[in-house]
Order: sequence, then C-alpha cells, then structure tokens
Amino acid sequence: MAIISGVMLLVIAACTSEVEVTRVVTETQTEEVMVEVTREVTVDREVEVEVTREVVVNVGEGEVLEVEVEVTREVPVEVPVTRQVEVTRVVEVPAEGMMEQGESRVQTIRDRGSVVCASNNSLAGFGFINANGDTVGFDIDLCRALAAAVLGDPNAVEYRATVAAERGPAMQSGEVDVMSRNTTWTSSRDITWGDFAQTMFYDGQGFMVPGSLGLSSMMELADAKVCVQQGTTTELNLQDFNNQNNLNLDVVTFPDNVSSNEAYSSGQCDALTTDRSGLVSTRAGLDTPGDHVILAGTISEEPLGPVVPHGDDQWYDIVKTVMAILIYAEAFEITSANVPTAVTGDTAIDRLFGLEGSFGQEDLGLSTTVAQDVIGAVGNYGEIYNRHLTPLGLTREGSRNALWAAAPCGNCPKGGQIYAAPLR
Ligand SMILES: N[C@@H](CCC(=O)N[C@@H](CS)C(=O)NCC(=O)O)C(=O)O
Repeated sequence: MAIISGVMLLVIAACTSEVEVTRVVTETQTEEVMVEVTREVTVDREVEVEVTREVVVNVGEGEVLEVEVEVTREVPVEVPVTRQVEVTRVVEVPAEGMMEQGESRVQTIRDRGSVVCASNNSLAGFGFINANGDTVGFDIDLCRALAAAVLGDPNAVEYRATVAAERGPAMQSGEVDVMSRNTTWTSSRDITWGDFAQTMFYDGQGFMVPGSLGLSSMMELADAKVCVQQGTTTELNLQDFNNQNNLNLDVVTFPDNVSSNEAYSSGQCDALTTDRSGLVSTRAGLDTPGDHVILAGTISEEPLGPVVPHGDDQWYDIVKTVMAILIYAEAFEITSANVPTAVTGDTAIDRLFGLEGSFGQEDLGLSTTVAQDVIGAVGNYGEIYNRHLTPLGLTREGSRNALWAAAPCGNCPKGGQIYAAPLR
C-alpha cells in the first residue's frame, strides 16, 4: 500500500457539510492515502483552526469522502467532527520522522530527537536484547556513540531489528539513519545499499560442526548438510565454495538467525556457516559449547561495518568521524574514565577533545567537544571491544582487529587493521 501524506486546506461553509479543498491535485490517488489536515477555516466567522490529526482515507480526485479531523484550537464546532471533503490535491510528504526532501539527515535526527539505527537483536556480543530488555552489543555502541555525538544522549536511539534479507530495502528506503549490524562491506552493497564507513570488525566466513563428526578441515564437508541464512554474503560465498570444490553440499537456508541456529543445534544440519565471529557468538549460546568445533580457516573476506543511506555527505562524514574518535581515543589511551575537559598540553589529545584547535567537528555541525561526549558515553574502541567481544572469547591482541598503531606513530605498529583518518 502506498502511503502518501497530504496537506489540505479546508474551507468550510460553517456548520454545513459543504467543504472545499483549495489545493491543486498533483496526481490522482485511488489507493489508501494518509492525509494530514493542517488548517481549517470557517468561512462565515473567519476563524482559523489548526487540525493536526492524521487520517487514512480512500481517495480519488474529485471524490467526496469522509475525513475525521481533530480540532486542536478552539472553534465553533464540536470536536472531533466529521466532514465531507473533496480532495483536490494530495501532496507527498514524508511520514513523521522521515527525512523531507532537501533536509539534512542530521537536522531530521535533531528534529526527531533520536538516531534510527538498524540493528541485530539476536547476535550475542554484537547486537542483541539482554535480560533487561535493552539492546546491547559492539555494533549497538556505535549507534549510541552517534546519538551522543549528534544529540548529546547515547540513549536517544531507536533500534530497528533487521534480519539479513531486510537490510538492503531498509537502507534504500532511507528509513534508517544508519545500520550497525554485522554487515559485510561489498562493492555491490556499497553501490546499491548505501555508503559504508570504516570497518569495525574484520572477519571471514567459517564453519562450525559438532565435534562428534570428527572433522578437521572444511574440505572434509563433502555431501554435508549446511545451514545458512538467507540474504547474506554467507549464502553466496557458500555457493562459490561448494561449486569450486565440488563438495556436493546440501544447502539449507533460513530466514533468520534464530531458525538457522535452532536447526543446527537440533541436529538438522551437519554444519552451520556464517562469519567466524557469528559462529563464536552462536557457539557460546549452545547448551554444550564444548561439543562444537569451529573449523580452521575462512572461505571469504568479511569486513563488517556501519552503512548510511546514500546522498548525505555530512551524515556519512559524521559517522566516519565518530568512528575515528573511538579509534584515536584508544590510540591516545583516553578512556571513558579519563576524558580530558581541560587542556592537557598534548596537542593531539587537546585537539581531539576540543580543547585546542579543530579537526573539522564544527564544519560537520558538531560541538567542539563532541569527543568528550562520545568517549564519556561509550568509551573508546578498545573499551567497546572489551565490554562485548572479549567475554565471547574473541581475542583481539594479535588479530586484525587490533589497532594499527598504539599512538599516531608510524613506527610503532600494533599489527592490526583498525585505523581511521587522522583527526586534524
Ligand atoms: N556478514 C554477513 C552475514 C550477516 C548476517 O546477517 N548474519 C546472520 C547470521 S550470524 C545474522 O546476523 N542474522 C541475524 C538475524 O537474522 O536476526 C553479511 O553481511 O551478509
């Protein structure tokens, strides 16, 4: 159903059922449309009233239809009233909270008072709902960091739980501000879904099998039944892996994490495949994790990171800059416990925390001290990692997810790939 919001100016011959709508029709609508009546005028008394209630009507050009309106300012009629109106114009405007054309996403976020973040709600460590009913995780903390940066409140996030196959449409519609949800950056997604920012977590696709099968290599999976989730790179990589190695795999696909994990844990599949971090997370939630083995090696490259809808450079730059703040705060050993609020004398740290100079934050419409808000709220990249991923057993040290450098020092590499544009 196409939902179109319209704005009508009603001119009412007072207290009769004759109503004229004075705007011009742009197109004929015969579907269900949402109409927002914003102003009602009684002709004989010249009283203007604000009418703000949204109503859903079946409408076509020239049709007479009933619209229930709620009058929000005093008028000489009873409220709510039902009027016969003739719709002569339906104007497409975004539903509440959606971006209006030409408006910046940051402005929309500020008007709305929250960041809409597409998230995962079933992947422990990365994005899931905890026992208190809160959405938490490594990916979730990025949504919180963005809310802290733009709204000064890490809790001002509206989460949209999104299964894998819903991600493309969610991004393309622009209904979410950002997606932060174990999502692999690929060229076609970058072209068709939105702009990918830095990689938050470097991963690759692996396989988990019950230890009882006695397998030691992915190449021993011939003829195995493999559970995989629809709408993922995992599904596509599995096809390639199967074809290239003539493994004759029996691939069983599932619409979401819960159903694929259940199928695996109930023995319906010999193997479960997804990003290795996803396997580690899933294994931790099994009844007897020790009975399951994640086979050595990966069959793909899975750089996981946030993505924003195409078309708003300011917002895209904000997401990248906030990620850089998380990364450089760690490189400078600034944590949520020691955020500087007065000049320290270290120029790079003072610039990052808005105490001296600038790294471009004001040009992005952010506060000079945005890094204080972000790091104070969620901590640096390492704190976020340790809070959510270290408990799963995803060792960071020595992995690709270590920092590239401990400090902004070209000669002291840490060996990892977590890196961002220098903040200056
Ligand atoms: N990184 C891969 C896989 C991402 C993915 O969605 N993985 C599944 C399995 S771990 C998942 O998170 N599903 C959660 C859900 O559908 O609720 C991709 O971007 O396609």
